[in-house]
Amino acid sequence: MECDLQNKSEELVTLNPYGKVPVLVDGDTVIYESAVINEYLDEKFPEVPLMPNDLAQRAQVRIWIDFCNTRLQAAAGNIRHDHEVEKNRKRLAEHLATLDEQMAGKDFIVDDYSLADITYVPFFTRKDHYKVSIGDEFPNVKRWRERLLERPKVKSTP
Ligand SMILES: N[C@@H](CCC(=O)N[C@@H](CS)C(=O)NCC(=O)O)C(=O)O
Repeated sequence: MECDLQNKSEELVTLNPYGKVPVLVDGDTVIYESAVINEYLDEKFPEVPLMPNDLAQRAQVRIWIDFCNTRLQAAAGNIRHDHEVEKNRKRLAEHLATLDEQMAGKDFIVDDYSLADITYVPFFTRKDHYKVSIGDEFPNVKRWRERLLERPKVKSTP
C-alpha cells in the first residue's frame, strides 16, 4: 500500500502497529517489516529461491540483512531526517568500509544472489537522499552496486 507518511491513515496504523511502510496484505495475511515481507515472499514463491540451501549461509544472509536494516539504513535515515548528521555520516562511512571488506573478490554478498543483496537495493537507488557518494574509496561496494542496479528486475522497479 502507498500512503502519506506525514499524515498517516488509520488503515496504516491498524495494519502495522509501528505505523511504517512497507506493509504487505496478502488475502487475510498482513505482514510488516521489510525483512519479514521478503522472507514471506521467498517462501511463497519457491520457484525463484532467494535463500541459500546451506544452513550456515542462510544465517550469513540474515546477518547481512540485519546489518543493512539496523546499521546502514539507520545511519542513512538519520542523515535524511537531519538528525546528528555529522555523527551519522561518519557511521555510514564506517558501515560502507565494512561492506567493502565483505565484498572483496565477490559478486554477491553471500554466495549467489540472495535476499541479502536485495535488501541493499533501496539504499543504493536512493543514496543521493542520504548525501552519500560511493566512489573509488569503496571500490567493491561500487562494483556490487552497479551489478545490482543492472539487473532487469531492479531496473524496471520504480
Ligand atoms: N524496519 C522497518 C523500517 C521501515 C521504515 O522505516 N519505513 C519508513 C519509510 S522508508 C517509514 O515508514 N517511516 C515513517 C515513520 O517512521 O514514521 C522495515 O524494514 O520495514
